[in-house]
Amino acid sequence: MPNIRSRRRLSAAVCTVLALTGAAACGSSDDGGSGSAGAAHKKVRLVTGVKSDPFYITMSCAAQEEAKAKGMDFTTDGSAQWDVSVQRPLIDSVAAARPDGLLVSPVDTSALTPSLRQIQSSGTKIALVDTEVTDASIGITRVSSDNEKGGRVAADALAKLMNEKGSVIVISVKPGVSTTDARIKGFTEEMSKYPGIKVLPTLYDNDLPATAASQIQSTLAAHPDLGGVFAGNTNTGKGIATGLKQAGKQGAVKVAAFDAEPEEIEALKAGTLQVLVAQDPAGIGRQAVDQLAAAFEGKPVQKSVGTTMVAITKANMGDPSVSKYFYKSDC
Ligand code: T6T
Repeated sequence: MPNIRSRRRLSAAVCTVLALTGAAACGSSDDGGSGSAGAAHKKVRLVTGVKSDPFYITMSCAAQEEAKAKGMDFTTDGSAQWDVSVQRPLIDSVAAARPDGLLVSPVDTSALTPSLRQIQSSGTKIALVDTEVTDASIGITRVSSDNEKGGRVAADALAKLMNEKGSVIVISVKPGVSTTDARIKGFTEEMSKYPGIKVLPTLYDNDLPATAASQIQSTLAAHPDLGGVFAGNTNTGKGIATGLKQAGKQGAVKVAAFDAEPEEIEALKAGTLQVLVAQDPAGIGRQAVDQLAAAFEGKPVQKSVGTTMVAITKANMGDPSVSKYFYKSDC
């Protein structure tokens, strides 16, 4: 019968082996510090760009599911609108609770950096999801689509639909948003390859569909040769679809829009929008949680993770390999 001392040595040896395999159940093996074992029970928060936006809802649902599978204490919230003065207090209040991890989609490339720097220096691991800030020191990982590439895909699709002639306009959210700025860059650079197409000055709608609807109608009045529109995101796409219908121009003016939220899908079916560049917001949410988990577990973390995009048209939208990218309005 081994004595107590040897029993303890045996028990400690067994615990070490189990801990390495992640199957430890030997009392409190958690050292409590930043290197504490695993992602389980880590407090992780997600703050999205706009809470009611199906892109961010789809992202949040997937992040929540992945975090739950890893045993994290996970909650999500989002700004009421695309506005620094609305998102900053939300970020600061979430951070005040000193979470272990924060996934965040900053609505501006620089205005929120002081808050994020403070949060990071207090020990919270930050994952930038979808949008990012210019300061490269912020975030242990950045997960997003290749937005410039998405802009190029939209330009080529639209040029083809316009038979490479006429005027085209870009309507987007507001300057200083990393994702939509990159889409516009990709789009306008690619469109310059089509000499028969004139790119009009970009307009910004502050993520308000009604503004986009009004802007497309005034553009139609000023440019009768308008043949195409690139919508930088969901609300812009929705607004342009409404404006073209009101002007009786649906189908006559071709539209390539980013994203694939329910109303955009309906507009695609109706022929008011012609191409949707869909992202994979669920993949963004899942991969960001996985990168935070890797950090908690002391494993290598990818500084930058690119996710899929797919061009959706009326012709391919019935294919399950395409429709799986449709965004959701709830989990
Ligand atoms: O297009 C997405 C997102 O990628 C972008 O950063 C902001 O707008 C959306 O959320 C769609 O509304």
